[in-house]
Amino acid sequence: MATRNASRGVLNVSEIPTLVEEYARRSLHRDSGAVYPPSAALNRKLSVLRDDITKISADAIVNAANNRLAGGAGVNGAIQAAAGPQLLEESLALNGCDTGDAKITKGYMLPARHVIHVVGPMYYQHDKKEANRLLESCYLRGLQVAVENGIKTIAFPSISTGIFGFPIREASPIAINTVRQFLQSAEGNTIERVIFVLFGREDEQVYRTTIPKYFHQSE
Ligand code: AR6
Repeated sequence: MATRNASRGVLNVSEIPTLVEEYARRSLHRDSGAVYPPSAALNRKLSVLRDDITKISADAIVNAANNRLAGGAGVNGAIQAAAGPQLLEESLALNGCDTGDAKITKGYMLPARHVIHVVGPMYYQHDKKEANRLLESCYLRGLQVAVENGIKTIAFPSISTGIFGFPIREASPIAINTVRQFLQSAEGNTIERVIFVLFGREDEQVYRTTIPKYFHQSE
């Protein structure tokens, strides 16, 4: 288990184990098939944990927002509540955000310095191919906006898999593969850590089963 700063329940990125550590202590299991060649360097850049994303002290946390960048429930509600009213004030002034795109604000009272707001697709509003494309775009645009703003550590929730109804078994390979492709591209070179933060035990298990297919054990 990661330790944490007891006073505020804040979790620093340096306290969160990477895939290299998780494979070494067998809290993550090797997958027999591999989509990409194993890479210790990339495995050192990824983490997965079950927690409240508002507690993560990364350079940025990602919000699963709506097109108006207005208040809402789910992870958006939790982020708004923890950041304080200035976050909503700043995000409402951004003229909304297209589905599949990303916009950045400050983090205000959050331990994270920034919030990157992405708008995921509503699963039943699109055909499957388009829903997949829009979800992929959320992770890609989120990472691109991070790089543009000098962000090196970033935490993602599972976008669209709550109120927007995207089944997590379909969403998780898209999330993980998009992050893998970005991290191994020249564009993603400056990102030091991506942390997938899941809220439910079952969601965490889905990620822990899927991650080793894209981030194979390296030694
Ligand atoms: N930390 C990490 N993950 C969380 C947290 C948290 N504190 N709270 C919930 N989750 P959702 P969506 C998980 O519904 O499907 C809002 O009203 C949750 O268990 O937050 O993209 C917006 O304003 C789920 O796995 O986002 C939009 O209108 C995941 O976060 C709409 O909901 C995403 O669930 C967006 O829906």
